[in-house]
Amino acid sequence: MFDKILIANRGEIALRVIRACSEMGIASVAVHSTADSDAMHVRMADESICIGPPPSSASYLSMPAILSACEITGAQAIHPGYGFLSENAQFVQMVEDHGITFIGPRAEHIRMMGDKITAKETAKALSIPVVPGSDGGVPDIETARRVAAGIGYPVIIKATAGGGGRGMKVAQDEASLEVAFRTARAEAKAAFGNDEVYIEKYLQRPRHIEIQVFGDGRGNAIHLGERDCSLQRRHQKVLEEAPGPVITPEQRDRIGRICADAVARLQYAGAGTIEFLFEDGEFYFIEMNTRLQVEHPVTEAIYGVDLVREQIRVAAGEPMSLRQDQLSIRGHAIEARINAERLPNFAPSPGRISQYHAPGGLGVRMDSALYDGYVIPPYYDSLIGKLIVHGRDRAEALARLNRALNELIVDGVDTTIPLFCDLLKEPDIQRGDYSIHWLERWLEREYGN
Ligand code: MV4
Repeated sequence: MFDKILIANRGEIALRVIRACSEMGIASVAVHSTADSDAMHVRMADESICIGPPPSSASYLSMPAILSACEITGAQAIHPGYGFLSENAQFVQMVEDHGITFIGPRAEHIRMMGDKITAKETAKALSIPVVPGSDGGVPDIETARRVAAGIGYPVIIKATAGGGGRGMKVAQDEASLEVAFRTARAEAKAAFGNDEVYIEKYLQRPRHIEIQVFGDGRGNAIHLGERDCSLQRRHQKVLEEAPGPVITPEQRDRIGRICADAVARLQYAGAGTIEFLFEDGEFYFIEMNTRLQVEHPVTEAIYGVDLVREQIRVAAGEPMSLRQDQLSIRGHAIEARINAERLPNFAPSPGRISQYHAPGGLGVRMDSALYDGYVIPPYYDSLIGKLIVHGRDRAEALARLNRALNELIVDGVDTTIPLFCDLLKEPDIQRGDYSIHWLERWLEREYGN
């Protein structure tokens, strides 16, 4: 096992990893920009080292700075958290070339899933159900017309180098296809430096269901069920829950087994998430994320597992401490993402926290790097906390979320806390009756944006 791990991240996820290290008797090294000298991850780690100026590009995204920090501190492994360098295959290669262990999948699997066409072809070859669409890239408008006519309208045009919703265009009919195709290509070129696009049948009212998978890199793998992450605004998740309110145990076992088998055959190492659109009882693969996700705590809550601990074990060459036949779901969990943003338009709201009080009690977990007097810098993501509640069933989890939100105090900046108080009053939310479009339509109606 490692003696010392460097955490190439900040905020609540850095604390999450430091906590796992601490429980495993592993020393932790925090890295920080000059804007984060007083940050909680710096205080909580065993050691810390400054890696550059405030902009991420010169600090948390700087590969030489992070590798030097490993060299100086003698850290044997790097945990990337999410975002930043967590899905950068070139970084993984560099880390390994320096004799340091990357806590995550191999560069080859990150690269494979980063290219959305390769990811889809791989999924298909591994018997994962995919959205009907083009075989690979669509080079010109003539091909686009033929493919779209074959699958039927509406269709969606997506960037091969995209993901997370960037560079997508919907065409409702043949008349609008050409403009959508050209726009998608131009946006893909501008955003990713690659104008290749592919086409899929556009699903009109799906849910976003993602399956948590975990591999040991030697052909063994498990799944930990699904999360329903349909409540999103501009491709940013707002609230996630597990299990999915409309997924049956049979559907879970079936898709879970398919995903775990695929991950085993790839000899994938570590945590991964296979994303699906779910409509009319069918799963359709869209992407795979090769990292630990923000919303992993809802899965941890209902399965009673520590996913970061398992990541560290597998990276150190130890077997997973979990077998599929030992895993079962207990209750229901919901996560509310607390952002420093001003409603109704979600404008970033950095500044000084004059008062912070975390909720507590049975079934409540608050993952946050806030403290009284902390100054949220303007340079990074606006996520300042994740409130995760766990109950014996969904109704209990909802009641607990409401109770915990009322206990939570974040003063000094604007936050998205009131949004969750409003959402919990909605009958559709209480019933779990929502698709990927529900939140944006509701925000338009309730907040006028
Ligand atoms: C789709 C789709 C409908 N049909 N693909 C958006 C982000 C990226 N991960 C995939 N996305 C979508 N792909 C087909 N064939 C609708 C979306 C989509 C979406 C997906 C998940 C969560 C929120 C969303 C909001 C708008 C569009």
